[in-house]
Amino acid sequence: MMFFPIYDEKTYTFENQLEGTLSTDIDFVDNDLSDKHWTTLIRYDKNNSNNYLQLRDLNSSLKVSIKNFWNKNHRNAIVEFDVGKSDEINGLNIYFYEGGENRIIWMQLYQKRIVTRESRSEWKIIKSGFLESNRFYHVKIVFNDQKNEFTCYIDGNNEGIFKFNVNSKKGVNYLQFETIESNDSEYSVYIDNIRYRWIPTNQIIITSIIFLFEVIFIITITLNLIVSRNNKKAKQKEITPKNENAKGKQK
Ligand SMILES: [Ca+2]
Repeated sequence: MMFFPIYDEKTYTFENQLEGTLSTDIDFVDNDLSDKHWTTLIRYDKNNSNNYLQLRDLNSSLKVSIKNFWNKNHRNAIVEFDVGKSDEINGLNIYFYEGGENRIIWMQLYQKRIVTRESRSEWKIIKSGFLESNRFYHVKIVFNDQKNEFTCYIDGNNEGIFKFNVNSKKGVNYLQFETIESNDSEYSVYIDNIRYRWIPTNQIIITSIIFLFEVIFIITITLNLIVSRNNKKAKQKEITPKNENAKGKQK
């Protein structure tokens, strides 16, 4: 008998994709077709025997997007991914959307820092003085929809708690990566191991009910044990005087 919270979970490693595969055939990637000045494709890293996704921006004024539409809104999500850039100047937007327009979280990897927008005008630094080119960093985001904030971990270190860009009413329903407009003719960002989880509302109810039954079960068993012990003691007390009487008669 165990009590575990249950998560739905999906992970995208791009390992089932062939090197060089273009965007339209890539599982999970949904391109914004209004922008022709980019490619998204699968790359293979021989040293680590690993496939990853490359978002390649080829134009100075346009943007690259990939989208992952979750089939419905989810609260209290936990999202992780590995991300890197081809240089130390250009950048990447990371958005978590609620419905069509609300950007609950708007993070940026730009130059040598990661920032997040806590209101319409206020950017807050999550971590600065890092982001070397051509290496992956692990980002983990734990949502707290009740408080409209999230905890951010970079390479396993807790970088603190940050406010949502806008308050959440329903929870997130998709994640979007987008290259930031650049003056360079070409640059890339790299993405891998996108993993997301959440506690579905019906699971919270079901696990709570199971947990309640478990508590009731344990209490019932404990009470039964106490009652049966007391009954035994009472019976022993009843028997003892009779035996003594019997012994007395024998004499
Ligand atoms: Ca991979």
